Amino acid sequence: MSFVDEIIRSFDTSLIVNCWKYIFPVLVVCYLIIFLYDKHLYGSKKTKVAPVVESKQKIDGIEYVGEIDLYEFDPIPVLEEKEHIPFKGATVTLDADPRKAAARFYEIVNDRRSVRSFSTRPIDSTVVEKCIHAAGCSPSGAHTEPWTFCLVSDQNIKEQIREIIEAEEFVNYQQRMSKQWTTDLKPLRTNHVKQYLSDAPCLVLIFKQTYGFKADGSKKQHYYNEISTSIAVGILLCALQAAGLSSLVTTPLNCGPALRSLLGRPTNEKLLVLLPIGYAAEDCTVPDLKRKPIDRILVKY
Ligand code: IYR
Repeated sequence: MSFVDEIIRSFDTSLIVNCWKYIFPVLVVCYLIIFLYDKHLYGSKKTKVAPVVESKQKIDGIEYVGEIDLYEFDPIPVLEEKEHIPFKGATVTLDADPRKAAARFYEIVNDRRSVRSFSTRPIDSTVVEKCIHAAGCSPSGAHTEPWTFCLVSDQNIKEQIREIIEAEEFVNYQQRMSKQWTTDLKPLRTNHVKQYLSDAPCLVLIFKQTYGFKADGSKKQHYYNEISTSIAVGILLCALQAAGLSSLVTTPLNCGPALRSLLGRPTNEKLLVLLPIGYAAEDCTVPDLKRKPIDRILVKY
């Protein structure tokens, strides 16, 4: 008889059956106690327990109290009940002829290139503000508008941003990015030196709000906050291009928390992208890239 057989034989199965005779009723009683205690605490119609107050935050001049909303049994809607009004569709277009309008929009965006060499020539910041206004028209999950656009024109703050990013990018290029990654970037001729961060007349840092706050200070869910904010960034890029301004989408790796605290943004905001904005330098060059033709990006059914 093998060692395993011996163990199986010596195992008293009645022991398990006997144990369960006692364990099962104990489990049932425990469950009943928990069920009745829960009913006693919250009643049959569960009500909201005061949120745990962990911090006070000021956003747009309004002070929000509380961080974690642990017991939200009766959800408060993020949107109050709204009247639905008639809507006839688009009324403002680039051309009365839809084909011409679509072709014009294509021309505008096809004219866009990522610029890494900016002129220090000043720009009218109200133009950028209007483009940000346009970006704020982006659709968002449950209309939560989970974005914050920080417009930096102050030279001193731009220099500080550059310092933070260059220090991290040095480590990124030396250690964090894979050999494959840095090889793939060779055609773009990028490195850790980011002259454009101090040359470009303005920088826009776009933060996604991972959550928001209700009027009572409890947390508000921001559904699809990254997708919503990314769509807003896309609209911003188009608006800037349409207004004759150049931009670059940058995603400074590992710099989010330092930039967030430099700009004094709250912890619910996470840096998504940073755009230097302005006019291309006189001697600016871009890689001679081609875009995929329509038949390689469109599948018709
Ligand atoms: N963030 C780095 C690296 C970089 C990564 C990608 I993906 C690019 O398309 C371009 C650059 C930088 O800005 O240099």
